Amino acid sequence: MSRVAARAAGGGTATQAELAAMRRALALAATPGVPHGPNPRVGCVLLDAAGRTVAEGHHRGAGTPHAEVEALRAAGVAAAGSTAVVTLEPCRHTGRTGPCTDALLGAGVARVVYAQADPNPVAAGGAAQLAGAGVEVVGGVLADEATLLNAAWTFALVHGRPFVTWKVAATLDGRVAATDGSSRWITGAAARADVHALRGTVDAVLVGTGTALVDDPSLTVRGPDGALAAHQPTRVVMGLRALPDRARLRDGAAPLRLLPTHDPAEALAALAAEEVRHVLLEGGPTLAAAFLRAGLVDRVVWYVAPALLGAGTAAVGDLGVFTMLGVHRLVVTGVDRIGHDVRITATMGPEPHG
Ligand code: AOF
Ligand code: ZN
Repeated sequence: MSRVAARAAGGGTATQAELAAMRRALALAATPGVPHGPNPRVGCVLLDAAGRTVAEGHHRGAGTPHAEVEALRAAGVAAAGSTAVVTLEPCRHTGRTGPCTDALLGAGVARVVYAQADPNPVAAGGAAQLAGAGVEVVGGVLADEATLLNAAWTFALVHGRPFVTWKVAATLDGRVAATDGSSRWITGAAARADVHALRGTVDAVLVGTGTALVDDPSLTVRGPDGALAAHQPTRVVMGLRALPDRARLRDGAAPLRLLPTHDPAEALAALAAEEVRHVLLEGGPTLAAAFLRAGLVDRVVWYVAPALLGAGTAAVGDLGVFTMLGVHRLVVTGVDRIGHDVRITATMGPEPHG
């Protein structure tokens, strides 16, 4: 394949061996136990001229070697003349670690096949640099799968703010608390365990000072036995009221970040600056309404308990909608039974919401 064609290619020119290696690289990228955080999940497989695997590598979290460097280290001198199959366009920047383009060139890699183009403006441009240095480059191979693997990360880099998932646990009639304020437990143990698993996939869990004061939640990720999980998202409380010294959120079980603002955009900007890619909104109806009004909810995970209260707090506060023309519509992406409850996963519909 000519270099010009490769540079222009969105993909489709990978060999069968490279395609198989890309599937393996995707599996490596998804290795369980890799901590979430500012960095993407990335896998890399090095192939020799006959299409045989020389070495593999995957990224293990911010500050550790990139997938390409792991694979190159494992290959040693055997990397010379090889093809690097990698799920993300190799970076050309020095961040927490050095540029992968330099590492690939230094090792004498002859060809690079990658899946997703790097949406990170700081790191992007690796493909062009490699092609300019005489390496054959093919991009876009299984790009959709690779992007899906880092959906929140990709969103955060493209939009310059974290991806926001709003979680609700409500009765069938949309109540999140009875009139006396009690809300434990609307959903069953299985749904609550599912929430802990969901928390384990995000970088930050966000509530308002109202929820922090009334519910005194801990917002940690705990197993069925109550034990704390290894990855704890940062607990973020936004609002102007002070958090009492004795609040559970101050117990040190997970990081705590106080954001003295009522403005969702300001809160997300502060979190984006700290490289938070995925926020789980777990606040009450007022906070949810503020985010929805601002168009800052991207996905909803809604647990419906087969129960009726007839009165009490509605799941979402005033959205300023007074006619059906202003309704916020969602697109359902999943419906699952979780124990006695039902979990509906949805994305926000296209604007305008009608
Ligand atoms: C990764 N792992 O395997 C690859 C990445 O400053 P750093 O070192 O943390 O660089 C992070 C950026 O490097 C990341 O946003 C992405 O654009 C690029 N490639 N990152 O964490 C990897 N290949
Ligand atoms: Zn890199």
